Amino acid sequence: MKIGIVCYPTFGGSGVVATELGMALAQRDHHVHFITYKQPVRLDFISNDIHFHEVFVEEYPLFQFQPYELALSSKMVEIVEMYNLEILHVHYAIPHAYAAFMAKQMLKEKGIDIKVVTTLHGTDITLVGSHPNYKTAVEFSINNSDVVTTVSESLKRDTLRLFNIKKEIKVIHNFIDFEQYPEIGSEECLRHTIASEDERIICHVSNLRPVKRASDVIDIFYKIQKEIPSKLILVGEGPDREHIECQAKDLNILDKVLFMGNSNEVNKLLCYSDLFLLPSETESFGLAALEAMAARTPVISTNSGGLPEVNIHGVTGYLSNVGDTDDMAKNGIAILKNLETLQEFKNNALAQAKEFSLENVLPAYKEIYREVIKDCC
Ligand code: GMT
Repeated sequence: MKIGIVCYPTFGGSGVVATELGMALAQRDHHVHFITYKQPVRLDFISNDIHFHEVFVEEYPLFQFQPYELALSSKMVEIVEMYNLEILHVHYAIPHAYAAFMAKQMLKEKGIDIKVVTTLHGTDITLVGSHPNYKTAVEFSINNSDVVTTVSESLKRDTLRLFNIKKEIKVIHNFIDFEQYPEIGSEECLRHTIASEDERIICHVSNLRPVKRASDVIDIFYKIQKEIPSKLILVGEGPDREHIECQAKDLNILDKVLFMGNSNEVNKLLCYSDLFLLPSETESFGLAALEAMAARTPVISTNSGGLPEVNIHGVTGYLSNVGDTDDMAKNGIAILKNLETLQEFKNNALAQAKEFSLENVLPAYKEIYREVIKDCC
């Protein structure tokens, strides 16, 4: 199949899922064309079957805002025609689903019936998409996609609650490509460079936006390290970085907190970890939690959004109410204080992550592609 993938090329979960999906399809003989404003950060697989097309927006003095949707839809039309694409798979509704609808209309005028698959990822529905400024356009572009998917049952419920949706929504969970995870104990896993034998390593990965409640991460870690010698690894950059750095300094634990910045090798960093913290306000699925579990790391998270679909309370970690850092710290200590318990949670986390392996999830995407193309001709 010839598929165009449109996504945010950054470290956000939707871009990661889109890029991993594109690479997996290309490895299985599909022709994949990424159409976005820069090369996706996770795109590290070189192949004849992967193409990248940059969407370039010219600056012009009249524009206060650059018309990205216009440039994107024009690029989609150009690439669909040039490479005879069959499907445009757009990740994150804003503005990708809207731009894809415009491209579809323009192509229709040329006698081309391109199929549009829209995958909703979370904040495009919950935080941003349902805002009155965007709602009408988001609802319209969802209803005018050929196929709509969400990354969790919870996001499907949110979409149906917040919008007037006339289309069927299929749930296809986030997935993990286990081939990218180093074996535990392998040379790539350099745990001893971070902490001593008796210390536990706690980890958080996010773009440090308010929805991630990074301040709760520091609070939980503060409470845990009072009872269990430990280090905190923070991976990612974002607006709350400065605030939490000051918070750690004020709590006198800055020497136990490692800010790693953005990383392309989260899988390698995670293999150090004993516990993963994800105290998000809302999380449609929680790809970060799944990536942690794939590296045998139990998860302390909130019970919001789709997190209960990934993290099983008392088995792979624990779920708490948003903001209840006392409960999250208590649960973290319960997992870490005894090596046998920790080992059991680690094994359970890995077993649960395997349910979301690429091999288990990819067929669902291939099936919707096959179905939607079949409808066409
Ligand atoms: O989590 C983020 O901040 C990034 C965001 C995105 O859209 O790039 O992630 C969302 O999509 C991920 C992949 O489907 C999900 O695993 C995340 O849970 C979701 N984030 C939120 O809902 C806050």
